[in-house]
Amino acid sequence: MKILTATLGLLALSTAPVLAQMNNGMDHSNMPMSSEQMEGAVHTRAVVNSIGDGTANVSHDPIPEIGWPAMTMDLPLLENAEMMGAISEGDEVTLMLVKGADGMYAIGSMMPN
Ligand SMILES: [Cu+2]
Repeated sequence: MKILTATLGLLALSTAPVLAQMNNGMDHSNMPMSSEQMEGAVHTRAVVNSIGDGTANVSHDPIPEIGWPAMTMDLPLLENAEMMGAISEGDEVTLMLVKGADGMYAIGSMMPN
C-alpha cells in the first residue's frame, strides 16, 4: 500500500513587530539657557536685517566686552530664543548673545528698542 505522506507546512506565525522606542536625542538648542551661558551673555543694540531658519543677519553695535567691532553678520538664533514682542526685519533691537558649547555666540534673546 502506498502511503502518501503529507507534509504539513507550519504556518509561520508572524510575531508582532517590536515598536522602536522614540529616543529624545540630545538637542542642545532646545535646552534652556544654562547659568553658564547667562553668565557670559553680552548685550548689544542691532538692526535686524533678516531672520531666517535658525539664523539672523544683524548689524550690531560694537561689543567691547568681547572685542567685537560694529559689523553686519549672521548669528545663530537659538531655538528657544526669547523674542520679546513682534520683531520684523529692519527693526532696531537689543540682542542678548550667549556663548554656546562650541564657543560661538548665538542670539539668546531679542527685544525691540
Ligand atoms: Cu559681529
